Amino acid sequence: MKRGLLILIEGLDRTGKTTQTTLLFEKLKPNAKLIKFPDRTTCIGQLIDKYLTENDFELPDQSVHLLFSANRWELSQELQRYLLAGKHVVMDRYVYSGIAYSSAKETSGMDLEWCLRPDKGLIKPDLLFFLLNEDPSDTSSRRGFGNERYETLQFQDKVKDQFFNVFRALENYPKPNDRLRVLNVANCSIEKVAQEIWSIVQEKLAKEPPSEFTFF
Ligand code: FDM
Repeated sequence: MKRGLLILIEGLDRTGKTTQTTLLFEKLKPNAKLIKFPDRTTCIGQLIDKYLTENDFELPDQSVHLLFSANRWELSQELQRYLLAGKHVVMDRYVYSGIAYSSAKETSGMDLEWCLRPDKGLIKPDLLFFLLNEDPSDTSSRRGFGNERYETLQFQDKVKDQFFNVFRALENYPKPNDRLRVLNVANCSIEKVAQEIWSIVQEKLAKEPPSEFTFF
């Protein structure tokens, strides 16, 4: 049986990731699963949710980073099962967010290599979309921005730089790469972005699917 594709959508806060993952999932249904990280429903996810939403709930940056990674490992076997059963998995955030957000904190010792370590061995996506909005004021005007930890323009700027550092380290960015597609979504309608994603996904689906997994 052909294995399914793991299609990941990454980006800064409020760039439309969740809308786009949902639209793509709807198009691939019923042969698809949607997974969002952090998954706030698990025990570990509930702790993460508390950290993100309650300002007086403090944890060392290292612990928070390991919780986000542990949250991915919680779902890793399920993920592999879906893909081997031929289902496509559409994913909202993953390892790249994990490294970009944690390393943007500039906590001593938490460089890219340190941040990647606990995620080593997780399945790599077959396609990775990065939604980039070059106009941060556009992002910050989106509904709900500022409600959670990390949602300040200054921090988002650092995270953006870190995302590109991660892409340089893991995906050879800016050299052409089969996996990574950076989409500039500034001033683009939801439909236009969805169409662009869908045409790239269709192109990938038309090709012979990779049989082997690659891992971080
Ligand atoms: N985030 C998300 C991290 O800091 N590390 C991670 O590994 C992941 C998956 O959590 F600010 C951050 C990114 C964001 C916050 O994400 C919650 P959503 O997509 O807004 O729920």
